[in-house]
Amino acid sequence: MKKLSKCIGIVVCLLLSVNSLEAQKLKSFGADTGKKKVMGKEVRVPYTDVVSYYGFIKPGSEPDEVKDNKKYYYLYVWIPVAAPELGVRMVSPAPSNAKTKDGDVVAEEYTENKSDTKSYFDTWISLEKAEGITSIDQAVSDGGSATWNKIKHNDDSSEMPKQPSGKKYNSLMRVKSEVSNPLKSITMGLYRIGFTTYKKGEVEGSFMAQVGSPVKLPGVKISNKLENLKGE
Ligand SMILES: [Ca+2]
Repeated sequence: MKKLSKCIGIVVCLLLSVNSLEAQKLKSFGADTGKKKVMGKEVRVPYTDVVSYYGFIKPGSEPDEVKDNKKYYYLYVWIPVAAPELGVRMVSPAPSNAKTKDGDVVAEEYTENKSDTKSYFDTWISLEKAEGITSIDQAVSDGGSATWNKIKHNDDSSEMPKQPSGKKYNSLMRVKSEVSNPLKSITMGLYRIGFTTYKKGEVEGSFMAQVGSPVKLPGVKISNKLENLKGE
């Protein structure tokens, strides 16, 4: 009987450890469009198109902007066609088991610092749209002086995996296109994901950002530099 209970104990421990591993995994990125309730649970269809950006911020890096004593960094996103919805999410540190696919961007700093698997930050993200930019050439030439309109922001999302601290401090948001409002409609144009850490601490370590859409985005681009939007 003692042996049996020991056996059961080991099995339970194994199951628990598998469970906690699962908890660190990033789930597929599901859309609001077509969301259903099945047996009281929300069921989302994964976005048709998901582009990932793998980046790394070195401690003390020069931010793109300082606002309200917070250091902001930007990822520029060229959206080539109108979409009914966009999803944006960010996880830090970047998932160690992540596989890149065609169209994903792996920043040099990410590759250079791959051995640093410890650093991470409590993510905070925003999505902004540039006014009056209608081509990728114009995005590169005029994006630096564009007027940006904020669409939405998110600090912590319960849908995202826990950070190494055990806290659910990663970020996720979905934006529905407001067709009647040019400032908030998801049309072809230049967007930027602003990120910082909203509570205490510095932005440092690896991260992965994803942009998801329920329609194909042929030629979507992401870069931390406007001038590289066409090249990456
Ligand atoms: Ca957060």
